[in-house]
Amino acid sequence: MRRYDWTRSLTARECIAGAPGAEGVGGPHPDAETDGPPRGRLIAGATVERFGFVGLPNAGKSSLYNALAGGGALAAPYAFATTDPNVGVAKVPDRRLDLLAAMSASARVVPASVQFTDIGGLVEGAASGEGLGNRFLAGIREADAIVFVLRAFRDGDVPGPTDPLEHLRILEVELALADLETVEKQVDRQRRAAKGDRSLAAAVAALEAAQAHLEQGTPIYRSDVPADQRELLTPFFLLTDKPVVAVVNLDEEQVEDPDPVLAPVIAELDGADVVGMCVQLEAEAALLPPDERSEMLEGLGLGEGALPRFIHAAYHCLGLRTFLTTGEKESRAWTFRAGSTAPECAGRIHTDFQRGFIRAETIHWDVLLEAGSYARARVAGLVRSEGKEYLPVDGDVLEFRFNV
Ligand SMILES: Nc1nc2c(ncn2[C@@H]2O[C@H](COP(=O)(O)OP(=O)(O)O)[C@@H](O)[C@H]2O)c(=O)[nH]1
Ligand SMILES: [Mg+2]
Repeated sequence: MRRYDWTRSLTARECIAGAPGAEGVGGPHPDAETDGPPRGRLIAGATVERFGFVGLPNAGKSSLYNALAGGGALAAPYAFATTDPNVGVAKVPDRRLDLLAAMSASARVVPASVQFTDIGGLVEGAASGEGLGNRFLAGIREADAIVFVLRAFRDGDVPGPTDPLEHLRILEVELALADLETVEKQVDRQRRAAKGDRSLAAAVAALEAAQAHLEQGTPIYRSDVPADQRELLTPFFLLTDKPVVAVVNLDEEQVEDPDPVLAPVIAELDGADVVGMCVQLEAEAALLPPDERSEMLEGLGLGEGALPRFIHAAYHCLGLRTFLTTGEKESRAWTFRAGSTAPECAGRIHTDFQRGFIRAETIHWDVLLEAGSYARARVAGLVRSEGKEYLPVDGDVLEFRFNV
């Protein structure tokens, strides 16, 4: 069977605009089926995952935000997003969606999206006891995942350290300390409560395990607190109990040979996605019209730029997957958590679909594309009827039958 190359990424602007007919792109990583348990808060109808930018002053958070915002091409904030100018929504580029939309001659193309918040700088010296601003902490708490922006670029005019590991260490210590404070308070409270209610003993044990790591300055996300205990920590909204992506902000020279700069960060974060890019160049490129932008990025040897790669890494780190719907009216990419059942996926579209779920007509996107149309795929017996237990995979095209 012919395989379509959907891993090629969109350019920065297309990535944000996700415009109908936009060419190019990848969905989440092809290896996306292998990672951890579903996390975070995905509720029916709310399709936006929130990523908070966290970093020291001058690391490049605002520049990264601008790069994603692409000179105002940022999609309008969602209704529930605050009017905070630092909250934006970026479309997740997905070539599969574009190919399906072309096949179906869809009037509308709706990519999946993720929300980015420029939470602001962590105050320097905070580690030595100045404490973190409440607003800053609240910003992190509200995020589903943390994007660490770590500076490596060297520029005498911009104050601050240029060792990304130093950035990482300061940030992690700070967040771990804030969590430690939370955990210490809760351990006392839960211990007392556990005297009257034995069922709380497990939560106390989980808090104690967390405390042991946090006291060493180790964030929960790279501690070995087991999954079942981490589950019990959820109600305490710990800052470091979230998935992490790191952006290492490189200068133009470092971009030519990023590995020596990235390797120590990759080793330190062990397993988390680490994306190297020159944020400033990406932000400048994002301001240009598409053809000039490609020219600029190509000219600099940056290919299509790093933003699509970054968005995929972010999407991936939350264990997010995409299923697709396609038709004349609309082709659309929907986000679901790995491990969701077919009815749960249906619920992403509408709670009625989940409640009255009967079955999901299912075909993988490339099989459908190969067939040339949904009608032909059906006649050829390529569309499967899947029931309640089915676990959709990334790239499934689903049509739900339901009854309410
Ligand atoms: N030379 C260079 N300067 C950068 C780069 N990224 C950001 N800057 C500059 O560093 C300063 C701080 O960046 P900003 O995005 O505001 O950092 P923030 O404090 O983390 O939001 C600004 O003057 C940026 O223009 C980069 O990749 N190279
Ligand atoms: Mg800033």
